[in-house]
Amino acid sequence: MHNRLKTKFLGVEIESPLVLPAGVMGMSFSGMHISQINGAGIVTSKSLTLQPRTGHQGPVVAEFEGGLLNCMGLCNPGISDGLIEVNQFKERSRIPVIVSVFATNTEDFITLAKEVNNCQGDFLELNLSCPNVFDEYGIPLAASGEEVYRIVKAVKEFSKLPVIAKLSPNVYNIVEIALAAQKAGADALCLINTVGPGMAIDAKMVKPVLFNKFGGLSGPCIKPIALKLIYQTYSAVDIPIIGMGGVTYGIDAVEMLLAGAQLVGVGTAVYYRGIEVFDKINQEIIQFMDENGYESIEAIPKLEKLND
Ligand code: RRO
Repeated sequence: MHNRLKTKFLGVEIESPLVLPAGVMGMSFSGMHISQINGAGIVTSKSLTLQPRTGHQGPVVAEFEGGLLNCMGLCNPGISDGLIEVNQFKERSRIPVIVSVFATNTEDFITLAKEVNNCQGDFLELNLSCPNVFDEYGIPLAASGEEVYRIVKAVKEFSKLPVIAKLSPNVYNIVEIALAAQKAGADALCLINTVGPGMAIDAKMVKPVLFNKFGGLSGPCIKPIALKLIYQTYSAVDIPIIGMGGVTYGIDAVEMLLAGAQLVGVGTAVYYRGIEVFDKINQEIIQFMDENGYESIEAIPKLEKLND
C-alpha cells in the first residue's frame, strides 16, 4: 500500500481512505479478507441482527442504466455467528473492521452492542437506515431525529467501541438527523445508505424484476445526492464522516473527500470493476494527487463549508 494514502480515523491509523461498506461482500471472513488484500483500508461486516435472517426471496438485485437496485432483506447469520467471522478476520488481517448491526428498538441495539464489545471489532456501526424492510418494520429509524438521538445515546452508554451512525438519504432534513446523532454522542457518521427504494420492471415478462418489487438504489446515479448530503452534513457537524454513494473511480473518491468525507466507501463499483476496484481507485487517487500537487490524503482540501 502506498504511504501517501495513509490517514487516521478516530485515532486509528489506516492505510487507505477506502472502506468496504456493509453488505457489499456479505458476512464471511473471506469476503472481508479479499477486500483487504485488494486495497481496502477498513472493512465493514454485513449488518447483523440478533437472530439469523434468510432475507428476501430472489431476485434480490437488479441492474438498471444508473446502477443497481437491491432488496437483500437483511440476510445475515445473526450476531453470534457473524462475530465469529469478524474475529477470524481480525486474527488473520491487519486492518480495522467496522461491525454493523441492525435492530428496530433500543433494547435490541443495546444487546447487540454488548455482544460486539466482546469481539475483536474496532468500530460499531448502527444501521438506522435499511430501506428494504418497510413491510416488516415500517419507516427506517433514521427518518426521525428523536429516534436517532434516543438509540445512539442508549448505545453509547454500553458500547466500548466508537459508535458510527449510518444515516439515510431518504429524509427531508439530513442536518437535523446528523446533529441529533452528534448530540447523542455518535463518534462518526456514515452516509448515505441506498436511495429510494425504487423499482425496475421487466416489460417483456410484464412483472417487477425484483421478487420483492422495490429495492434501494446504489451506483453512479446516486453520487450527486450523496455529495450534497455529505457536504450539507460536513458543514454542520464536528464529527468525521464516512462518505459513500456511487463512488466508481478515483475522481469520485476525491469528490467525496472535497465534500467533507474523511473516508470513502466503495460498494457497487465492486460489481462494475471487480474486487480489484480498491487498488484501482487507490492508484487513481494517487494519480490525482500527483497531477494536482497534493503530497498526502490529508493535503486534499475540503470545500468551504456552507454559510461560512
Ligand atoms: O439487506 C438489505 O436489504 C440492505 C440493507 Br440492511 C441496507 O442497509 N441497505 C441496503 O441497500 N440493503
